[in-house]
Amino acid sequence: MSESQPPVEKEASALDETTYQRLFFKALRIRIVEEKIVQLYPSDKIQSPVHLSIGQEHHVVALVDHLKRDDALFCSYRSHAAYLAKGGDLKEMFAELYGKQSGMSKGKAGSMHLCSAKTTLFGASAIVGTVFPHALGVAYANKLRRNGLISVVISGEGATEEGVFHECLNFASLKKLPVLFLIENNGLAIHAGLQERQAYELEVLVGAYHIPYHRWEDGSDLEAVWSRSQQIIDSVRESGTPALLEVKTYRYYEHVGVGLDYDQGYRSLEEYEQWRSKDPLVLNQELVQKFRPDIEKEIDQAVEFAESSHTPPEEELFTDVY
Ligand SMILES: Cc1ncc(C[n+]2csc(CCOP(=O)(O)OP(=O)(O)O)c2C)c(N)n1
Repeated sequence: MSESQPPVEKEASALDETTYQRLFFKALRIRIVEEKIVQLYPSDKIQSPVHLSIGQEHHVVALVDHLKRDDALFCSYRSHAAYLAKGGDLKEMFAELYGKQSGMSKGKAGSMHLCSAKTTLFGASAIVGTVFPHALGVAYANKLRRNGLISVVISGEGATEEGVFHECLNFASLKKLPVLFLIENNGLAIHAGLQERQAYELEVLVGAYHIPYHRWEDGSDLEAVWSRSQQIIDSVRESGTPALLEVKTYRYYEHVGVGLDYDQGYRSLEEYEQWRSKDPLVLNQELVQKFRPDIEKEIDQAVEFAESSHTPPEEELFTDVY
């Protein structure tokens, strides 16, 4: 773990066994849900492209665990992990992926746009970088309402190349908004590595806007991410000002779809094996076996719900669409 200025002053809390198992369960649930998607996808029952978070679940559950129910969450098209970590309903999620009326957006949003007001996952988008200003808008409203709530926006490091990201850093800092940017650095934007894309150091860029920058080298370290993200979230909430956390992580599957694409030449199988060799969801088979049956049962029920739900009727085609 490496971290740069400014330090967060509070002591990091240690993770007790009960909390560890809760986080492990949540991360494993996301993984097994997505493995089910891998299995179902060739049937074409899932009606939208899917961007899997397998390999990138840990830091999401560890950080989201500290959010209050009404804190607002935003994320990219790689949205299943954020939705489930925030407490999203699994039946509604599968129905949404199937394009069914019982989905949380009546089947019109699909995997890339999971959005659920009751889960306070206020938005996910296929267009890279577009959720940053949305997170700022809610943070600004929370600031004016003085309600102590914060916004968290999760995006890949590729999104930091968008002009809108730079504008949002400026606005968040200028207006002192309670927003946390969580940047998932998996080193890839589709097939392009960092060196082909970025002429800046994120830490330096963020520092130019006087926003505190924090970094973890290993997003799969549940304990470290959990304890330090608690400090960062407390600090954003108490100060009412922005911060950015960059987490190194690794996506196991292809950018979009359900294949393992290590034969494509843009990354190596060794890299994948290195990340898997420290992945708690791979290493701790005792906990995997303990939790798997309940998770699989819940997934089967959710899939059954999606399959038995009806598709939206034709007269619904243009409702809820702006
Ligand atoms: C504005 C915009 N430009 C380009 C694209 C095409 N595109 C889709 S995903 C992606 C890569 C984004 O990478 P990153 O932000 O690191 O997220 P990751 O997929 O690694 O989670 C690109 C360029 C897009 N969807 N929107």
